[in-house]
Order: sequence, then structure tokens, then C-alpha cells
Amino acid sequence: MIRKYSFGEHFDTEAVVVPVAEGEVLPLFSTRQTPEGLILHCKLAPEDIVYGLGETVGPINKRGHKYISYNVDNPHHREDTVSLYASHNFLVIDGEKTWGFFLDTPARVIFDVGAADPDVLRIRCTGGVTVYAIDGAGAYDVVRQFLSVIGRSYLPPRWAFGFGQSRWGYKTERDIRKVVDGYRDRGLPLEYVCMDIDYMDRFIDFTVNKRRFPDLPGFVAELKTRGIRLVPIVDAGIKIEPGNPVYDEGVEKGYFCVDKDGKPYGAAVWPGMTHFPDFLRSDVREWFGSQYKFYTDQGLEGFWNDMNEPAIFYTEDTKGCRKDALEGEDDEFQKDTNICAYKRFYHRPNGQMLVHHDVHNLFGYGMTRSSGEGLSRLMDKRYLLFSRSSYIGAHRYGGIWTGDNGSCWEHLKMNVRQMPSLNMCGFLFSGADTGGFGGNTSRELLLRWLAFSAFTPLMRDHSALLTRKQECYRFSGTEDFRRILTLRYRLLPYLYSEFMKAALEQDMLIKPLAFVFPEDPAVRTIEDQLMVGESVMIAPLTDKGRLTRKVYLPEDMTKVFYTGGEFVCTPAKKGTQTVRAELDEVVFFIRKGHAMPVGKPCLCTAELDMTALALLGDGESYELYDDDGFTKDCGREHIRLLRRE
Ligand code: MIG
Repeated sequence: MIRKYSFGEHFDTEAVVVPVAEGEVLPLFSTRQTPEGLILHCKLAPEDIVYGLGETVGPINKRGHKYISYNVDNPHHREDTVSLYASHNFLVIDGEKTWGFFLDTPARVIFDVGAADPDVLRIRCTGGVTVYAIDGAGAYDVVRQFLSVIGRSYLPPRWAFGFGQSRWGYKTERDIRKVVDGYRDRGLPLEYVCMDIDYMDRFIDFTVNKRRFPDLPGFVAELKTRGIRLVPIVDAGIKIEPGNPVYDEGVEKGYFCVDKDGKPYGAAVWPGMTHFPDFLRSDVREWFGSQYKFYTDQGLEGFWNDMNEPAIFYTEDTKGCRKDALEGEDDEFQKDTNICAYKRFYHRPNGQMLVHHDVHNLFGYGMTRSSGEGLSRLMDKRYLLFSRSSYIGAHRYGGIWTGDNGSCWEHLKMNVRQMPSLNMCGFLFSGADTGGFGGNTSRELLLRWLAFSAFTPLMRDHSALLTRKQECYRFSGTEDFRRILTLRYRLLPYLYSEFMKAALEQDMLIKPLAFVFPEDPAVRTIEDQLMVGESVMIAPLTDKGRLTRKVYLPEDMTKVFYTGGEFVCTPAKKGTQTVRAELDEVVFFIRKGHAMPVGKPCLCTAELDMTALALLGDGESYELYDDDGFTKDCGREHIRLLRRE
């Protein structure tokens, strides 16, 4: 059951889309209004697990850590980082009783999950908040109830589940052609190539550098015949440049965020000085979203939205003010944000004037909503869209990637632990920069990371300017990469089917083991194995130099050993066993009584034969969701039963 409890006023986030009844007294927590905001306080029992919080560092069980919801561009995050690119204020306390709480507020929230005192969960909301409290029969049930009120996940086209190659630094048609040839010439699967900021004319949104891409529509069409799509980046800020129609119209119609005097606020980002569209306004969202016509007219069908925390390099009025702007802020605040600027510009939804700082966490969400709704109007097919910054609710319009990680084993492990937490908050279409964004990857790290990402809906190799080149064909022993990328395409019928079923049923795709085997106390602390869809359990290898690991099986299962590019299935007993996998091998498990479809090897989804499927596992049949992969008409009627021959 879900009830809501209001504490003060706040801008309506529209995260919850179905009516929820008001409750009388907030369960579990004691509450106290203080000058610093509302404080929610509750005792944690030793055995309680705290799930949730979406895109954050740390374990699946959030206990022992402090988090602050305040979206920030932090490419250098580590184990003790309190804020990342997103704010997902949903958590579940799972112990003797289970309760879920969603703190719906556009303002900063500080979660102390047993960091100061191991037995205390203390949440401080710095503005008005609506608290949704959910009780249910276990953590999974609570999460499903939550997912049922925040709306259905965005539905990507099937090609979005293919493997994407990206790098900050591809500049020209020639650069991209090299990547495509690099993959195709070696028989390596590839579905799309991302275009980073250098495709634009001076980093200006809705432009293309004509010298670098003399005939983009022609190039798009040519690549499509090779089964490959281009996916351009779009940044949040609009360059201040009279004569640019988007800028001119934005100024004329008052679509940008303003300073205290009502003048469009200037902030420097990649294109130089820019203005930020006021994404809290529906008229502005409609306008900005319609600009994507520039791209869709050229045949483009996929996009990634960046810098939408919004990230700011500097502003005129905050030079040297960093220190005093932070005065009066408590120690809990992350000091390296753009907070000085965030306190100096305003949104004007419905005739109000709201300082950005107080509604900060909604900006990326607004941008995703704007482009998602725009693309829905512009395209008669499903689009690919993923965003860097988000808030709960953004999952209805696009996916997310987890921002700038590093090429290190710790961040691969973090990626594993983030996936179920993101799913609890509705973000089914998600994934990390595979191989790591910052720093220099290694062949081994990239292969292990690909082997994990083969199970995440968004699978993209992305790296930063000036780092080691990270395309799969840059490394020796291409065959190993071919095997892992091919695995992804062979898993795709299952992944796509499970994703679509989870999305349509407002369920999770990637889950902690404890959600599926609640009666087994041994799985409660397992964080390095995950359930992917209804039938599969994965146990990724995430340690440098290690070919083996221990895996716990909560029941008898089928062990699938992907070796030499083939699936070798053997029965495996409940309990702990050691598995071994070379860099071109992957081990995963299929639940008892379940069957899982796998396809034939192919280079891209256009070549994927959905009729030539084999069933792995000991189950008799599998319910396959399948459609043409792009029409918006999706539903349960697309499910057919596959039976073992
Ligand atoms: O200031 O567009 O997270 O994926 O490659 C850096 C360049 C801006 C940050 C994104 C990253 C992208 C990069 N961007």
C-alpha cells in the first residue's frame, strides 16, 4: 500500500503519475522541522538492509554511507563520493518489516544511512517534500509498487540493444568511417557510433560542422545500409550568438533561465557563453524538443544528452565568489559544485520565479523529457535516447548512462552494483561507459567489462579525449573481442524480450538475488551476482588477473559456459562453486525449470534472425516478446511461446 505525506510546499516534479491517497502519520520515521529543513529519523535494526538510491557509489546495501542528492558533474568520483549525476530519492528498508520511501522534492536531500551512527537512518530535506511510504511483502514487492506509480519505462528500439562505440575525440566523417571499418573489416559486431561534441559547428547544438561532415544525411544513409547508426550528443546550453535562430527565438520568447533582474543568465560551457533553456516550463520543453527536427530530418534516430546537471565551467558573476557563496552551508555540502551560479539564476514556471538551487535536481530530467517528447512527435518510430543527469520520472522519456567513470576495476565493480539500484528507480535502459571513460584502459579490463555489459541494456564502449584508444580492434587478439561482442548479439533475443516485458509490466530487469530468493538468508549479502530478467543469474569476473571466482547458487541451476564461442550447458547444484573463465569466456546460470532463447551470431541487429533461436536451460518453454523492433505499438500481444523441439 502507498500513502503520501506532505511537508511544506515544493514545485511539482511530476515524478508520480497516478493518484496516491494522503496518509495521516508518516510510518517508521520521527520527523522534526529545523531551520536546516525537515529531518526524518529512524532506527535501523542490525539485520536491516537499505536498498535503493539509484545512481550512487557504494554497495547495493547503502548502510554505512552518506549520500547527497544534488546532481553534479564529477568525473573523479570514488568510494566516498556523496553526489553523482543523478538524484534518485527512493530507498527501501528491508528487515523484519519492509518499507519503501520516495522523497519527492526538487531540492537537495542528505541521506545519512548509518554513516554517523550505524543504527540510525537520518534524512534531511532542505525544501518542501512529499514523502511516499510503501509497505509490502518484501523488498521486491515494495519496489514493484513504487514502479507502478512512476509510469512506464521508455521503450527503446531494438537496435538500441546493439553494441555502440563512442569516444570523445572523433571529429570527422573520416574518423567515424575508420571506426566502422575497424569493426567491420575484422568481423566485429557494431550497431552505432556516437558523435561527441566535435561534430558540431563550434559546439553549438543543432548544427553540424560542414567541413567535417560535408554530407551528413548521405553519410547516415550509407552507414544504415551497413547496419550502423550515428548517435549525436546534445548539450544543455545554447550558445549566445545573435543570428543563430535557436538562440534568437529563445531570447525573444523568454525561454531561458534568467538572473534576478529577469535577463537571460550566462554560463560558460563548451560553446563559450550560453543560456540554459528553462526546462521546468512545458512551453520551453516543447520548443527545445522540437529542435531535434534538425537531426531527425537528416535520418538520425538516436541521441545522448550531456552536461545537463547543468555543468558550468564559469560564470561572470561568480568569479571569486566560490568561498562566500558557500558560507552558511553546512559541512555536509559537497563543496566542489557550481553552487554559486546555481543560486544566481531562476526558472519561471507558471508565472513563478524559482531560484535554480531549489529545483536543481530537475534540470536533466526536464531536458530528457523535452527531447523524448519532441522525438515522439517527430518520429514515427521508437528513438534511442540516454541522458547523463536525471531524477526519478526521467525513465519515462529515455535511458541514462552513469556519467564519467574511470578505467579501473573498482568502477567495473561499481557498475555491477549500480545496475540493480538503477532498476529499483525505474531506469531499466542504463549502462556505464564500458572500459572506463577517464584513464587508460587495459585489454583485460575492457574484455571483462564488455563481458558484464553484454547483460546491460545500454552497452557502449566510451572513452575520454587523450586516453588510450579503446575501440575493440585496437587490441591484440581480436578473436577474444569478437567472441564477447558476439555473445551480446546471441543474448539479444532474451535481453530484448526480458527488457520489453519488464518495461511493459513496470517491473525491474536487473535485480539483486535477494529479490528473487527472499527465503534464502545466504543471498542477502551477495552483491557481486545479479539476476538479469526472469531466468538468468550472472556472476561477473571483476578482478584483475583472476580467472576464477566463487559463485553461490540459491537453487539447482543450469550452468552455461560460453567457451570457444559456443554455449556448453551442464547441471549445477545449489551451493557454492568455483567457476573459471578466460578473457574470451563467460559463465552464467539459468534458473531451474527456466529456458532461455539464444540467437545465431551476427554483426548487427538488422542481421539478427529472431526465428532461428535455440533454448538453453532445463525448462520446456520460453515466452518470447518480439516485434519489428521499432514501431511504437508494443504490448503483451507480441509475446509468443517458444517450445523445446
Ligand atoms: O566536459 O562531450 O560525460 O561522455 O565525452 C566533458 C565530451 C563533456 C562529458 C560526458 C562525456 C563526453 C564529454 N562530456
